[in-house]
Amino acid sequence: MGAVLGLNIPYARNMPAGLIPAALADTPEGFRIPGKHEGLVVLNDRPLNAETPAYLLNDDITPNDRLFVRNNGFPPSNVDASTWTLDIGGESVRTAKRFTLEELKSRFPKQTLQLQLECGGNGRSEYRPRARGNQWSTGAVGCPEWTGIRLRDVLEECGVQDSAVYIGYQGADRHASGDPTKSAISRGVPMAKALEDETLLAFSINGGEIPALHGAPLRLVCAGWPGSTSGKWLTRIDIRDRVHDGTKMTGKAYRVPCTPVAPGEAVDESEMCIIESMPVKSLITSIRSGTVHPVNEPIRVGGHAWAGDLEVRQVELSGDFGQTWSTCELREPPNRLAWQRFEGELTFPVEGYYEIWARATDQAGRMQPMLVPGWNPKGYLNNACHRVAVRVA
Ligand SMILES: Nc1nc2c(c(=O)[nH]1)N[C@H]1C(S)=C(S)[C@@H](COP(=O)(O)O)O[C@H]1N2
Ligand SMILES: [Mo]
Repeated sequence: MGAVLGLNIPYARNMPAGLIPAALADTPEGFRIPGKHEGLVVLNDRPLNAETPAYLLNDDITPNDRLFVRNNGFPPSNVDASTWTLDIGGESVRTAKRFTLEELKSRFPKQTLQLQLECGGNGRSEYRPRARGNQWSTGAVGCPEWTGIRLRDVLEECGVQDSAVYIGYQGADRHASGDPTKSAISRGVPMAKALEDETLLAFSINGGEIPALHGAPLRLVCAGWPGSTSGKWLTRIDIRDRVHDGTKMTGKAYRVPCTPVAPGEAVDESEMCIIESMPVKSLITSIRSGTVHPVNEPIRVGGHAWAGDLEVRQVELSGDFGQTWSTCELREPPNRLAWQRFEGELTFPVEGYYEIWARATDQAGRMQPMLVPGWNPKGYLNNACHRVAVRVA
């Protein structure tokens, strides 16, 4: 960072990962986040939140430098993997235990899976009336390859009592107010999701160390559910005998109205339900919106589709504002809970302005809506079709 600024930052080693020096954050052209590809869009710098434009997400396996960042508080500084520990406790654990990172790595079978991560608020910027929070467009999603161990193996080693209902995580990050008695976020999932084959305690991403911003040296990955369930900088997991009641589990956080409401309607907290599996969605990544393309030459349209806990059954494309649709080639996921590649082709016989729309359908037959679906107070779960503009000349 000092090199970018052209000056020495004396206390740089104490600076929390993800804190952008004010001098950089103030430059009108924005700046490049250390460790990130050029072009990521910073939505907030205290704490850091940044999304990835769709055209930068074309890789089947999202590289580290293209993965969005969502921090609720300030990441821990001076993380030491050699002394890191994970505590397992809670009302419904048979024997509470503490594991070092080394024990976790050596004592349980390793798993490598490609797993998608999407923020529950991805797409929020399209809701009217506007919902407060990070104004994500489409880029709070990615699908890297994670290596770790099954959470189930560790929980079973400690013993899960019949009274177990939920797990709740704690991380080493700090609340944005600086108040040490408050946690930044502490969420969880029901036991059934916690015990799934694909729910990982990950210590590696894309074959290497997890970057500081993404939860080094240990994080949860609960793919297909809101990204907020995938706790970073993981220090503790409790097996709870009730629905976990940590920070951002209660009130309106990561909840939507249990029954649909009118846009802007006031909703009582007692009428808000916890978001579980994310809805079906797709993203066109092979073409940058605004591309100029020749008349009568087929244009290849590729991207990814995903559907929370489910698989995607079909992806269609339209180049005429939804009047006609053509079915794409759709690949199987490399493993459960990874996004799926789609490829199609469109041809435009007349010059002019076009939009390419993509629409995915999940295995239960649910299809992406064309318009922004179900307004909700916090602006979660917008899975409206992705649209890319093309000028044919
Ligand atoms: N400890 C901790 N874990 C966390 C968060 C956080 O702020 N602190 N953010 C959550 C949210 S809301 C999302 S969407 C994902 C984002 O993961 P990423 O920043 O690695 O992309 O991490 C989740 N895990
Ligand atoms: Mo999130």
